[in-house]
Formats: sequence, structure tokens, C-alpha cells
Amino acid sequence: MEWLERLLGIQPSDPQTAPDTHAHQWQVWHTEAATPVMRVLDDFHLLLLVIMVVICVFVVALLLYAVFRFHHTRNPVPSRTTHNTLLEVAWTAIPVIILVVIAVPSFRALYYLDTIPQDTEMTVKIIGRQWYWDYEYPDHGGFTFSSYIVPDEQLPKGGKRLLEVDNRMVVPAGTTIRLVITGGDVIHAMAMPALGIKRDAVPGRLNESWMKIEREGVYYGQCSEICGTGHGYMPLVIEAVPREQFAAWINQKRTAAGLEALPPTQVAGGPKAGAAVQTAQLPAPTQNSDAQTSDAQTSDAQSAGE
Ligand SMILES: [Cu+2]
Repeated sequence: MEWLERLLGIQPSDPQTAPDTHAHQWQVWHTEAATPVMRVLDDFHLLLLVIMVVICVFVVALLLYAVFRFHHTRNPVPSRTTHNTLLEVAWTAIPVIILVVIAVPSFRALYYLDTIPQDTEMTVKIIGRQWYWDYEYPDHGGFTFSSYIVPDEQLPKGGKRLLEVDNRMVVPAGTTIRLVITGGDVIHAMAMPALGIKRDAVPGRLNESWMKIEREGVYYGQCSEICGTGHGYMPLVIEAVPREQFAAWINQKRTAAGLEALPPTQVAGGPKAGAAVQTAQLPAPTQNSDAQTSDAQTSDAQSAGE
């Protein structure tokens, strides 16, 4: 459907060149897709739009034809026809065919976004709270931190009002990541338009999702479930960075949580061992896996602001 995207002025979602990571003024189409899931949803949306436009144009044309052709001045003696088998079969069968045409890509998209791929490298747990988000990195020592909105009076120049947070969730770009989403008090919902994610955060229940952010950048989202007076003031910000930078960020967080820093190649989602030759000089790791330290998590962030 690239031709139609070009016709409508929609930029084709090229993961390398697409400039936008968030909505801009007078934007008509979706936020530029940054994950394979959002690309699938974008295409499905475009298909529905085409079908809808064709149906609307057909119905309006039929209506106008009937109004003009059968006006009482042009058609003084109305027809007494009440049945037409061929027409009745057609107006039953054609809508069914249209629904099947819609159902096939719809189910395909649904299963695609619902199935966690085999190549997930790490997990992030996201907990919605009144009214902020907690992030937990179980594969990296289980450290936790809270992410609050930046209030208007503290917003830096050029900052996005109601969208900026003090602590961003940082993930490596180009990596398949499993998301575990839950609620700490009432039902929230994690919605990130550019990533094609919208999942309820329900207390006592773990909802799963996944993402593979294809290009580096900062992505904005909001809570999408009315959760109280602060509902509009709990944005989500995800920053996708190169693997080396992600490993450095993880170690910074681990150190802050009282855990030892790991060689970058030992960080899940960090630079791959074979590829990162320049890190070979680092001291030999003393532990087999960082997963063993997952119980040594900080609790100060969890109790903050409750
Ligand atoms: Cu909420």
C-alpha cells in the first residue's frame, strides 16, 4: 500500500530514515511507526480506511442517483416491485465477503501482537500507580525506579507539556523485549502510540506484551484508563538507545541499587559478546548470571509516593 501512503502524504515507515518519534502539530496520520507491530496496525488501518471510503462513496452515489432519478416530477408512477432475488442475494453476500476480507488481516494482526516472539532478550515490568509508573528490570538485578511527570513550572525549554517524566524507561533499540504490565492500586493502561502498545495494567494480574523498537529515539505515551484525578498526569516515556549506552545505563542503575557493575557484554540487551571486541579487556566476571541477584532489589523507589 506504499502508493496510497505516498498519495495521502504519509511517509513510508522506513525504520532508518523516519524522523519522528512523537506527534507533531497538525498531524493527520498516526505517529510514525517504530515497531513491527505498529507497522502491521498501520497497514490494517489503511486497509479499513480504503474499504470505508469505497463503501461511503458507493452509498452516497446510490442515494443521489435515487433522489434525482426517481423524483416525482421525473417518475410520476412509482414502481410496485417488492422483491428481487438476485439483488437480495447480492446485498447479503457482498457485505459478508467484505467482513471476511477485514477479518483475515485483523486476526493475523491480533495473533501477531499477542504472541511473544522467541528471541526476547530481556523483560521489563511496568507497574501503573496513582499517579506515576514504576519500572522493574528483573533480568538486570531487579532494580526498580519510579517515573513521575515533570510539572509545568519545571518543564525545560522545548519540553513536552504533560508528557515529560523525571526518569525515563531506557531500553536497547533493535532488541525484542517482553513487557509485563500490572497495576499497583487501580486499573491503569499503558499506551504508546508509536510502538503500537495499549495494554491494561490491572492489579493482581500480569498482562504481557512485547516490543522491538527499530530506531533510537524518545517515545511518549499516556495512561489510557480513567484511574483518578491524576489520570492525565502520568505519562510514559521510553528511550531507545544503542546497546552500549543501554549497558552503561544498566550499570549506573545497578550501582545506585547497591549491585555490582557488570561487563557490558554480560548485560542482557547489551552489546553482543562476539561483536564487542573492544570490551574484551574488562576484568573477568565473577558471577555466572545477573539473574541470581534478582532478589537484591531496592525498595525505596517502590515505597516512594504512596
Ligand atoms: Cu492511570
